Amino acid sequence: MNKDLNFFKKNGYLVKENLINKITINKINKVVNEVITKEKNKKHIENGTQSYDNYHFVYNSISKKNREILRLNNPQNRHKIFYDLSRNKKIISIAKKLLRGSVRFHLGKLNFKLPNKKKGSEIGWHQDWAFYPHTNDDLITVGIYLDDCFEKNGPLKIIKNSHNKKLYNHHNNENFFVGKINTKKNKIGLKNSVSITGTAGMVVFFHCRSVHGSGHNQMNSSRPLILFGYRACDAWPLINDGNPHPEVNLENYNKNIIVGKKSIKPRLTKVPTIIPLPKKKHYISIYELQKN
Ligand SMILES: O=C(O)CCC(=O)C(=O)O
Repeated sequence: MNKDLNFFKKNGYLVKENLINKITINKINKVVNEVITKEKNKKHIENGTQSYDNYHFVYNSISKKNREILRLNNPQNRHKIFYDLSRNKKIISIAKKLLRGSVRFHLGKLNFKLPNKKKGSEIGWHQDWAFYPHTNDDLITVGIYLDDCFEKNGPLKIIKNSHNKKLYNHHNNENFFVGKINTKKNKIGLKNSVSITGTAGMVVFFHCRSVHGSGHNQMNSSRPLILFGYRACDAWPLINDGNPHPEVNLENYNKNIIVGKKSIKPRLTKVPTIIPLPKKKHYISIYELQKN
């Protein structure tokens, strides 16, 4: 485990192949298909303001024609199988090591990345930290591939060792928060980018300051990737990012503790922070936000 921790500290990510067994992955995919089919068959689709409690699906378009699901938000609130995955012992024991001993669940999403002919789910380079600054940066994102993913499927890409460098500007020329980095302007060398490819059940852990993104999926099927965010119990959010928040509902915030104790004493460390404001409007998702 120390080897894993050292690798993570040095590179800002860690890959564990076959962490989730194929039987579990098959069961999850069965539920994913059911949930998607049910949603697709729905006549009326809500497309309002996103709230993590009531807005579960993100579409590429509001027009009924050619509408495709890009993301299922908070799958862990939707079905026990996703909840159990978010609390999976193997994942949590690694998260605990990477987060200095405590783990609080932060967020969940299932990104589909549409097939090539339905382009539209490219994710520009960004640092998750830019979206939700905290009092310290002991936050990680955990990606679980539900299907095999190779270069042509548009894998997640992470820039090695970018987590302990600066916080890049995620604002545009008009100073609106757009959730992506201008890599040319910031002279970010993409030669250190690592494609996270592998088979279903592979899990990647990455630091909240690691620069990452993903390109187009050139294949004919989508590329399902579950992303769960976890934070150390003493990493206190500086803004309300739409996920469980202590000022909105402290009891619920504390219910998300997986390892560790309740405390109202945040740990403050010297971390670079920029508040992700102003935004031009309330965005439903990163896909829409980054279009600006
Ligand atoms: O789905 C992907 O490839 C990347 C997703 C991501 O970085 C995000 O949703 O913040």
